[in-house]
Amino acid sequence: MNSIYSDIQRSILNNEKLLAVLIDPDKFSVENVTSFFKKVNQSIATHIFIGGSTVEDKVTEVLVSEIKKHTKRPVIIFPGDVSQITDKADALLFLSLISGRNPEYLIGKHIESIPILKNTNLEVLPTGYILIESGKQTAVERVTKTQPIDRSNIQKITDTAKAGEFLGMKLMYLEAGSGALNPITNKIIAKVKDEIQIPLIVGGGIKNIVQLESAYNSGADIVVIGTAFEQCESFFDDLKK
Ligand code: 1GP
Repeated sequence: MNSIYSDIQRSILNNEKLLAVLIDPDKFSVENVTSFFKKVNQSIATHIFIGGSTVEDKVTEVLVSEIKKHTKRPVIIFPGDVSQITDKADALLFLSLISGRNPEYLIGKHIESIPILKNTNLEVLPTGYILIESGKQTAVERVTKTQPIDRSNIQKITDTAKAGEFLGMKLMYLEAGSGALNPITNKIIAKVKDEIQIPLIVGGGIKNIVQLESAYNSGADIVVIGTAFEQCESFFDDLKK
């Protein structure tokens, strides 16, 4: 299945908003897949993102295989590391951490991943990943040893997104960090949306339907939610189809 990107584009043209459920293999046990995905399948969620900052080898692969048995939604790897790449999934966010200046996360890990990727059928989705300061240090900051962009520096955020688009990235991801105290502001989302033509992903710290709708109304095409579902599966009840 290599139509994930074109399906995203088609949804956007049809004014449909997309919701990705983020699963961190480090915090999610295989035994919970059946009950969790019963809720996912009855909800407006359209995609499954899977990945985390600190995941042991092979854990992702086992979990993806199990998830694929329980949902038809595309499973997209959102890798914290090369070791999380598995061809059991449908696609891979080929992330460049363009808010940071660590060459490993701008090109190093990408080169390291090629011998693995060449042996998979994963749809590769080049994605600009912009970490924005959100009130506390995030796992992404810690692991990548990079600084987020200050949330008040909207010019730098929009210029970074535009530069990513000019470099050929096909998706742009504004990240406040998992469990962020404050989600990305409406103003940042709207300004970035205004600047770029590629689909815009927004995630980090979105915990309720009001914040979700506000991200959509500001211009997010895909919203990513992880922690709120981990902490309270009944959140899915608010998001029934
Ligand atoms: C993190 O954007 C995602 O990478 C989702 O964040 O866990 O805060 O929903 P939350």
